[in-house]
Amino acid sequence: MKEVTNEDMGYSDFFESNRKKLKLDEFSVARVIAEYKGAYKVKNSIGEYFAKVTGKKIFNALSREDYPAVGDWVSIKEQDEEWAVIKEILPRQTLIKRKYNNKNGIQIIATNIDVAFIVEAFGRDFNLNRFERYFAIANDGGVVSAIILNKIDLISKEELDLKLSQTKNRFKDIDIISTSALTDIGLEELKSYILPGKTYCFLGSSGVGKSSLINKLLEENAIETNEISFQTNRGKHTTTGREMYFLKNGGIVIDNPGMREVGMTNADEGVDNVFDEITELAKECKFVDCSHVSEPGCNVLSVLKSGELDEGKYYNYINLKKETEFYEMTEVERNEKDYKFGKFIKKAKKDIKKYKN
Ligand SMILES: Nc1nc2c(ncn2[C@@H]2O[C@H](COP(=O)(O)OP(=O)(O)OP(=O)(O)O)[C@@H](O)[C@H]2O)c(=O)[nH]1
Ligand SMILES: [Mg+2]
Ligand SMILES: [Zn+2]
Repeated sequence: MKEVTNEDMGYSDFFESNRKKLKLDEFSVARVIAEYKGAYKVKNSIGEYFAKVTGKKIFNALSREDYPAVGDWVSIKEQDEEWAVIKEILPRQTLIKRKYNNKNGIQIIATNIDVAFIVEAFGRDFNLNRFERYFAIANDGGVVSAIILNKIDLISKEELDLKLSQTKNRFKDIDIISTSALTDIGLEELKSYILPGKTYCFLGSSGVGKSSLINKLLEENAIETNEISFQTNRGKHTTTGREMYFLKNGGIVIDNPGMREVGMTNADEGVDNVFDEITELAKECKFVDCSHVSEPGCNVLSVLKSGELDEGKYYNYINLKKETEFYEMTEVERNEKDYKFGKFIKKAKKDIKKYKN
């Protein structure tokens, strides 16, 4: 078998020159390929290790951005065959992150990504607006987006052509690949889109088929996939961590937990209608990153106050937004935020009451 080099895993002059600049010559480099409760898995041409960050590094960490994330190139010191310590994170070329609305900053989705695949599926509430949120997240971190329309086996050829032309018209500069992880249509096209040594991050709602597509690309069922369960309140979220996989053709892909869109108290109202109305109102907010909870000059709040925006709708929106972020978090982040999430909703309700009186 051919030796796998760090370059095969995405290492480049960019990282090497920074490693030199930071005088990290005495350490090996490795790529973070998975994140677990309080630990990471890192990989380089020598092998794979479980890794932790040093106590000193945790102590000095100012924000989530100071911690390693899947995709990072890090300097490590090997402890034994199995364990290593992460000494430094090499500067990131790109970074996909989400901002929280509360002051606690950000959540890193993945780093050093070349292309973000935004996956959407037929057989659900297919909606073009949803793409824009993902494009914004990718763009913000310097990452190019491409669209994957999955589950095309569920619709007719005519329907597909129509949806495809609508999507192309709306997003003229974005590449679109249509696939079925069930019948394999489009998989060859997807494979040839993925270049050796480049890193691709799969983003999209829960159940659209991100893990199924990656399994097909890997040509094995490496990742568990599942039907979405609407029975339980919190639902089933099949992929819960972020993990990197290496394809036979040399491409590198990262699977992510999706966002769930159940959890709306009035499911039949439809997430998108709620979103559309509020997104439209939000354009008039004073601050671009307005969370519509307590900011001055918030148009959503003022329309809410006037009674023109349904209160139930508003709470659904706020709840959904928090839940969406919550479901996209890794276990570590969740434990941290679990408590704050409940408190946030309580505070939001109190703030609104205050505002209305
Ligand atoms: N009909 C059809 N079903 C598909 C296709 N791709 C995936 N599925 C099914 O959709 C369900 C969800 O697929 P997953 O791959 O687990 O979805 P996911 O996006 O990884 O979901 P999370 O991990 O929860 O974010 C599974 O039951 C898959 O078998 C497809 O192309 N066509
Ligand atoms: Mg999955
Ligand atoms: Zn606002």
